[in-house]
Amino acid sequence: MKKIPAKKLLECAIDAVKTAGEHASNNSNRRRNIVEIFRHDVKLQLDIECQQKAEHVIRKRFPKHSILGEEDSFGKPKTVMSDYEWIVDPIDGTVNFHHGLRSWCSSVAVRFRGEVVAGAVFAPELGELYTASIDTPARLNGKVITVSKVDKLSDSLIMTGLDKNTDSSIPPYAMLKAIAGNVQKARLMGVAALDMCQVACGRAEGYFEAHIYIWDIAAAGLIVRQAGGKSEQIGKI
Ligand code: LIP
Repeated sequence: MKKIPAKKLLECAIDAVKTAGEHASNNSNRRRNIVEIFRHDVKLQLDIECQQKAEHVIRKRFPKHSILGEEDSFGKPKTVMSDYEWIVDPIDGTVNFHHGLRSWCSSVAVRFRGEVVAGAVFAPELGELYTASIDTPARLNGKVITVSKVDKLSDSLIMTGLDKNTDSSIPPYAMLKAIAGNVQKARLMGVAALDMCQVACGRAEGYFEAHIYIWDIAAAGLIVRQAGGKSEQIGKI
């Protein structure tokens, strides 16, 4: 398959992420419409609709590419095998969105033979669009962003989250306790992609989370790296 310029892929990621995010924001009156409820999570009708909106944008431009999306991936065999795989989280921070908080976003990334080469994170109700590709720097609303220069843990703001399957017996609480005692502050915003973008633009010095999914971090991980930061995933996600 011919290699596609990262700039072209980024344009599609931006179009897809804005289409998904704007659909959620324009229909937030339906944010309480639940399709499925879990102990620490919900699946909304808008999650499904926004995933479909993003997929429609991607398929129109790249019909032969494969797509991995939060709302239709669990247990489903890949329908299209391709060097290019799009990774879509239509609403990251679903519970925040469901309750009417403004801190949520849509995230779209694309990887070429397993390496993320372009990605965008869009938080419509915060008015923030984060973008990056392997050929372009990380940007927030078009302005180049770089990670924080703070180099002391005790002066650092660290973002984290408690995953959907959290109960007091598993590591997240232990990790949070260990970190919180050594940093200026630990913060839980409940939106992995947005948390990582705060690191990319230097508002926070780090993010960690156990049991997070690839669609939460694929785009934001590239944005952090292109902003001069490091992102590492430990174990399979
Ligand atoms: C969310 C993550 C967040 C995590 C939540 C949830 P979702 O993703 O962004 O960091 O703490 O448990 O997984 O499910 O809202 O797309």
